[in-house]
Amino acid sequence: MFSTVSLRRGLTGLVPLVVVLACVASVRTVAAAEPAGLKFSKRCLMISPNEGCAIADANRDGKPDVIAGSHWFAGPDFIPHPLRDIPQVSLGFGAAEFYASNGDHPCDVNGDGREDILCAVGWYENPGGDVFAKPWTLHPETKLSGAASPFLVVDVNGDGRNDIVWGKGHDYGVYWRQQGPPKPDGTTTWTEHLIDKSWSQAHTLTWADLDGDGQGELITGKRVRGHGDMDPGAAEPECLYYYKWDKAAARFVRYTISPPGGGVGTGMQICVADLNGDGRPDIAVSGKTGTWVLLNEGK
Ligand SMILES: [Ca+2]
Ligand SMILES: [Ca+2]
Ligand SMILES: [Ca+2]
Ligand SMILES: [Ca+2]
Repeated sequence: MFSTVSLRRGLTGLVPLVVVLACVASVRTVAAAEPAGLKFSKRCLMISPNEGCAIADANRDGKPDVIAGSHWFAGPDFIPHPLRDIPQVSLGFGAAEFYASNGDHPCDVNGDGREDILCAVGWYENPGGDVFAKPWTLHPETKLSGAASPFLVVDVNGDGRNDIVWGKGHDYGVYWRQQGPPKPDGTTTWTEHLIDKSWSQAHTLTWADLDGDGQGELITGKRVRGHGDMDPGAAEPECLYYYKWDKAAARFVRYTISPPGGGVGTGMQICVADLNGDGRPDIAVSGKTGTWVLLNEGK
C-alpha cells in the first residue's frame, strides 16, 4: 500500500556531481523536538541536483523501492541501480501557474459531492453532469499567492467543511485556511491561520497518518534554494517537520523529523509509504541536499 508519485526532474548546476551513497551506513537516529514525537532514522541515498522522487516496486519483488533522478534504489536496503542519464545542466523551473490538491484527498470545496479544481486564482466549481459541456464557475475566494505545489484540501478541524493547507513555496509561512459557512449566494468564506513562519520555502506538502492514530498529519519542509538563492531565507538550513492537529487547542503542533541543518530538505515531492514493512509509514524526499529515506521508528 504505497503511493506512486509521478517522476519529475529537478535540474540545477549547483551540485555538479552525482554521488551515490546508498551503501554507506549513514544511519543515525533523530531525536524528535519537544513535545516528544515520532523518531526517524535517516539515510542519504544520493547527492545530486535531482528534486523529484517516487516510491514504486520497480523490480516487482513485492518490496517498495525509491526512484530518484538518475537511479532507483532497491528496498529494503536501497541498493542503487542506474536508471537513466540526466545531463548535469542548469535550468530554472518555469513559474507554476496551476496548483493541485493532494490527490489522496477529495477536493470537494462546497460539499456538494462533486470534486472541484483548485488553482492559484481560486477554485473552479464542478458543474456536475457532462463536465466537458458545462462551464466551471471560478470562485476567487481561495486565491493563493506563491503557493506550494501541491497544496492540500483536507478537513483540518473536522467540522465537515474542507479546508486548505498551504505553504509559500518561495517565502516564509505555512498556513491553513479554514472554511466557514457560505454566504446566501454561495460565496465560500475563509479565515487564514498561521501554522509556522520560522522557516521558508515550503514548496511541497503532503498529508499522511504517520503515527497511526487515524488522523492525518501535515508533512512539509524547506526546499533548499528553491529559486537559486533568490528567495527569502534561501541561505538558511534545510529542515523537515510534521504538524499534528491538536483538536482541543484547535491548532497545529510541530514535531521535528529532521532538524535545521540535519541534511534533509525537500524538493518537489514528499513520498510516504511503509518502506521496510514494519507497518509504520516512512518518508522519502529528494532535494538539493540529497535523496533521503526517513524510517519511522515510532515513539
Ligand atoms: Ca522492489
Ligand atoms: Ca473544516
Ligand atoms: Ca496521525
Ligand atoms: Ca516503515
